[in-house]
Formats: sequence, structure tokens, C-alpha cells
Amino acid sequence: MVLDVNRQAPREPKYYQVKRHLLQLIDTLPPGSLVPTERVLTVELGTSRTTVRQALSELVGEGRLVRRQGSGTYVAEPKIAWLLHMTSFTEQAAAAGYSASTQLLDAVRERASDDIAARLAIKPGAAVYCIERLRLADGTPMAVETSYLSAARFPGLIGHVRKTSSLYQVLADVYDTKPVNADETIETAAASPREAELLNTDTGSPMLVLGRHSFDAEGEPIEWVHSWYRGDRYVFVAKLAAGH
Ligand code: 16G
Repeated sequence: MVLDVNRQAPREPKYYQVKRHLLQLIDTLPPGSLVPTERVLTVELGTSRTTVRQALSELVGEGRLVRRQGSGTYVAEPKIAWLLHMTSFTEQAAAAGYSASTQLLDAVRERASDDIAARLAIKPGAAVYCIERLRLADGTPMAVETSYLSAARFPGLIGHVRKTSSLYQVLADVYDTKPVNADETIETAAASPREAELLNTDTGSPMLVLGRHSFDAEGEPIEWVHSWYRGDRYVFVAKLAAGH
């Protein structure tokens, strides 16, 4: 049943009218074009600076505009489309025409919390490796990734990921292990000062956080990973097909 509710149009806040005006302007300009300053827009649109600022901030957060310190606000480049696949970052980047690289930020052996232990099907307090890496495509930071793997299952893993930038390659070559399926989640979060610095953005800017819980062919969990991507730069694509 479809309810036909005769709804009144919601009242539009002033800043949203400014935003709509700016969106129309953005659609006519190529990426990299300078947009008028806050001061000019305030005068042109006969509104307050706070209102203009709110509209501009939302468009920056959505990846339609970029702010360059001390220079101005510009029309953003189109977002990068990233396919959600059961492949590694390295393979995914290559398929999209980028060259992947990795910066190891931190790698420690620690005791599994209850949550991580449950994810990896090990006892709480058992040893896990926590590996934090910055993932880059053509030298541009794309994501900050924190991976948990069982230390008993993958002894000496940290030494190997120091030498090889692809975790999946290490899993295949050294441990004869291949993730074959995964549960993947996507949620939003605000960038922490650390993520913001690593990904060249502002603290509090919108992020897309991907969680991957991957399993081998026997159904044993392999890794529990969180990847933080800039929400203004990426669009994730999942190919869906009818069937079971
Ligand atoms: C992806 C996976 C991550 C995996 C990594 C391996 C997501 C959210 N994450 O980034 O779970 O550990 O690829 O990539 O898709 P690598 O072999 O290049 O290190």
C-alpha cells in the first residue's frame, strides 16, 4: 500500500537557498575554477556572512568545492569511484589505473579485546597484531587502515609487512592463506586530528569508514579491518545482481 500524504514543502533555511544558488554555479564551471569569495557572495546575495559560510562549508564537506588556505575556494575535481570487491587495496588500485603504495604507520603485538577476539575467533587476551597503514594511490593518501590478525595464526607477520606493501600478498606467499569472502560495512564518521593530518583534510570533516571482516575458504576469520577514507573524495560502487 502506498500512502498519498499531501505534504507541504518544508521551509527552506536561508543558507540552503545560497547552497542551491552555488550548486547551479558549480554545474556551469569546470573543476579547478575559482568561486567568488565569501565577502562577494554576501554582497551579491544580500545575506549574512555566516549564512554564506554555512553553504560553502556544506559544499566543501560534500566534495563539491575545495578550500585552499590563503588562496580561495575552487570547484572540486570529480570523486574517485572505488569498486567494492573481494580484492586487496593493491589490486583494486591497479585495476583503477593507479599505482598503490603503503606507509607503515604502526605495527604492534597486543592482547585481543573481547570484540576483536570474537571477530577473529580466538580467546580474549590472546595475542593479535594491530597494523596501521597509510594507503596511497599515485602517491596521494587515500585511506588510513587498521588491521587486526591473530598472532598465533600468522607468526612473524609484522616483519613481513615491513618488507612487502601488500598484506594479501604476504598472506598468500608466506601463510598460504587467501581471503575468499567478507562482510563489509560502510558508515560515516568525523575525521580525528590524526586522520585529518594523514589524509590532508580538516579535523571533523566527513569520512567514510569501511569495515571488512574477511574469511578463508573454510570459513575461518582472517582479518578485522577498518579503513578511513575521505568522504569528500570517494564514491564506493557495489555491483548488485538479482539472484540469491
Ligand atoms: C583493502 C581491505 C583490507 C585489506 C587490504 C589488503 C577494505 C575496506 N579493506 O584495503 O581489508 O586488508 O585491502 O590490501 O576493502 P593489500 O594487500 O594491498 O595490503
